[in-house]
Amino acid sequence: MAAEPQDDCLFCKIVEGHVPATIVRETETTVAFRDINPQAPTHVLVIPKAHYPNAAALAAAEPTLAADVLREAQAVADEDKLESYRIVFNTGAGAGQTVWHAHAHILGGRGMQWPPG
Ligand code: D5M
Repeated sequence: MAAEPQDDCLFCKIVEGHVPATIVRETETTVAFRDINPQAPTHVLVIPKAHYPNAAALAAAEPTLAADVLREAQAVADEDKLESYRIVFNTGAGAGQTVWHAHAHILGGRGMQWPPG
């Protein structure tokens, strides 16, 4: 199922170059850019260029594209020389999701606590 860009989606606008972002990596299917409100020394968002509202919808519709996102997470970690890092997919408002375009948070460069807040 093809996922068309959504007019009201901030991350679709970043993909299209209509909203500026600090892009660190781009592939045919994904974009990675620095989070505007970083929670760690490395805080990069990896998104599929195609619009899906969350990671579960992405994985259900295009598992290969979901794998692309995970592969790019490791590439971001490699570029920032992270020995360890955390991948977060906030899914649903109660979990803190605020942008309804699937995205992986890649967090690293500091110690992490468990359980997360
Ligand atoms: O994560 C959404 C994330 O998106 C949140 O950490 C802020 C970030 N954000 C919002 N606008 C921008 C722009 N313009 N550039 C970069 N990062 C941005 P969520 O899991 O949905 O809460």
